[in-house]
Amino acid sequence: MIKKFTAPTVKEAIQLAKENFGNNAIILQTKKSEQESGEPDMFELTAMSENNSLSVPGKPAERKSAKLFYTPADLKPPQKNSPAKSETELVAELNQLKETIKDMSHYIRYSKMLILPDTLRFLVEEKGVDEDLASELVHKVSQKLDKSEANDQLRIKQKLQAEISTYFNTHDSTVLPPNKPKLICLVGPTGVGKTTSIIKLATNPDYFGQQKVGLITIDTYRVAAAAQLKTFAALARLPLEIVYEPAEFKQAVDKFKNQQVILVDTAGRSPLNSGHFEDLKRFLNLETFDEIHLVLSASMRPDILVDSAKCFSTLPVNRLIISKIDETTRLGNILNVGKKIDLPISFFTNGQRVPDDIFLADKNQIANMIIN
Ligand SMILES: Nc1nc2c(ncn2[C@@H]2O[C@H](COP(=O)(O)OP(=O)(O)OP(=O)(O)O)[C@@H](O)[C@H]2O)c(=O)[nH]1
Ligand SMILES: [Mg+2]
Repeated sequence: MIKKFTAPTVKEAIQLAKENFGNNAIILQTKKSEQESGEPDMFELTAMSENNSLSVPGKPAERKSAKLFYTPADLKPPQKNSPAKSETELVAELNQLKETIKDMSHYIRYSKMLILPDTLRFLVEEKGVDEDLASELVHKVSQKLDKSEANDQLRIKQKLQAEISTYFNTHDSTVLPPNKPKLICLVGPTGVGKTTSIIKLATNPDYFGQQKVGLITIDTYRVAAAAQLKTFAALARLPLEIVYEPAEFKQAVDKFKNQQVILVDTAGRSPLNSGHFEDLKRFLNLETFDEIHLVLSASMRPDILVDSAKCFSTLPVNRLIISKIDETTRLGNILNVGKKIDLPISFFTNGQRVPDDIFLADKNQIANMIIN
């Protein structure tokens, strides 16, 4: 028997399914149900009883030996000498038949699937993965597990990690073009760690710390912003150009034509203010950049993170840096944003220490971080 359960959270919907079908309920699908605007979110879970996957007619004792697939004739034995059926009765039977076929097709589709409600709950409630995305993942993982592995938490996590890793692209930004400086710019909302990341990249020997680096900032917007980079540049003995007018930007790049890498810092921008984006485009000839990294913080509120990502994607950004992963345990956020914007991840930052707290993105490592 297949039934739908609606509740304010997935956990409560799973609980309802268990109360109806027992612990062996098979979860077929979870999704947000459509609500009137202003109504709180509700989740609809479709489940079926494992022991009685199809409502086979007959007494309980007969059910064990009942056929798995059965014909309409099994549903309603023909009555001898019964009068011809009316059109209404035929339509009703046809509808019943349609429902049965629907149930059977669900059963065939999901009968090989294992029940992983705990994994679904873990992803949604502990890791902050979107409901739909978590259901998609759980279905994919359950299809790849043997029934004997249903309670093997280690195996489930391995499969989950492997599946999550396929959701990301990464990019090694440390590869430099021959004979010209690599021009890299960091953009993003305010306070996400753009300037700190530039300093880490410029000084960490694993990244550009061994190369000839020039720094440019166009962040003269906030009081003391340029001073922040100036202090670091002086400490690290790196050349810095502060650009106040769009016309000065090309001159600054020309000054660094003998460097191997040019890192450009920008002012934090509100994703809601499109005028800010126009300023950025006016200052920087973005098409001339080798890489434009959007920096987003893993600790941002999930909806704001996704909105920011979408707004900044209107610029020609082509890499993603996820910062501040040390500030949250709900790294499902990364998966949500990775699914919504198709940008390869270049770096993660995981603390305030310069130059240590930055590392190159790796698919397996991202997946491991999300679920552990
Ligand atoms: N916990 C943690 N803090 C970080 C990380 N990266 C940067 N920060 C801190 O975040 C704060 C803001 O960093 P900035 O580098 O100034 O951020 P920004 O994006 O340049 O800020 P604006 O230029 O004002 O938009 C500082 O206190 C940094 O030390 C990180 O990976 N983890
Ligand atoms: Mg800054």
